[in-house]
Amino acid sequence: MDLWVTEYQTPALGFSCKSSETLRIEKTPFQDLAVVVTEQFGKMLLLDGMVMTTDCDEFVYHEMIAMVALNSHPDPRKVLIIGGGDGGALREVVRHPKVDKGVLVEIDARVVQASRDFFPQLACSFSDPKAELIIADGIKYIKEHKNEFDVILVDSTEPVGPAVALFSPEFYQSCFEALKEDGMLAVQSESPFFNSEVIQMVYGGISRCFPLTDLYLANVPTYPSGLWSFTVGSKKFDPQTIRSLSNQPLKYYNESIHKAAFNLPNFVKEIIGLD
Ligand code: AAT
Repeated sequence: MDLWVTEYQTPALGFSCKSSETLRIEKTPFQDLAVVVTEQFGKMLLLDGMVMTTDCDEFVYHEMIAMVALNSHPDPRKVLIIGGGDGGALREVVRHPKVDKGVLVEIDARVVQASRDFFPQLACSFSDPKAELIIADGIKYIKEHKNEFDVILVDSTEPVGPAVALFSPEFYQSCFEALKEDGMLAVQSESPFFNSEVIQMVYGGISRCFPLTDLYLANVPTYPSGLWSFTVGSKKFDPQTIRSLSNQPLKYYNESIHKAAFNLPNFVKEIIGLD
């Protein structure tokens, strides 16, 4: 029997994958969680019916959310990740040679458990000596930390449920305050095709707090439209310039991708108000 799992990416568009097995389906205290095996992309983690990550394309998103800020900051020793309970962004953080400590603050312990049970290539990072896992609301955590981190990554779900406040101007101000005087923030900011208002909210919110704000793109086939954006806010260093290249062999990110990712199509420039 063929089973198909569908994410309704917009009210008028479904993204369906043929699925051979359902490994987990549960209601956590925060969201609906599912892990299914798809023929096309391998294992897939869904939260509230939206694709969070898959075996086959997780490397694009996780390398790109982490490496741009880590490599453009000259000395990214202490890094905070908010969300990202699958551990993929943490894996990239702890393998960067300059990082001493990667703290991950995830609200939902069941996401971490699902990753431990079904995504060993992501969960491998939790046992790294540089890693610290905290189960807590990122909103609360960030308010209690000042002048502490070199880099903050926000690997959050879409702005629904527990993640709504992670897209607010107050949250970006708290990130600014939790960063050291030359710190950098990178957040996932959704699809330019389907979520232009989210991009405007994120770009606008970050540029109100940070002297430098920039947007970059990557291709993530299982995310809505396949074209994904990330927004960086920086207190001092230009995020387009590489200062501390990690020597790790990666699958997507390299020096020319770092530079090229900031070259924006005209319709994306228009979304953020650039000519
Ligand atoms: N690594 C790619 C996967 C994700 S999951 C994002 C995580 O953010 C989820 O595990 C969710 O539980 C967590 N989260 C949501 N709100 C909060 C909060 N307030 N504090 C801490 N963690 C939170 C991201 C996928 C992005 C794109 C999907 N299309």
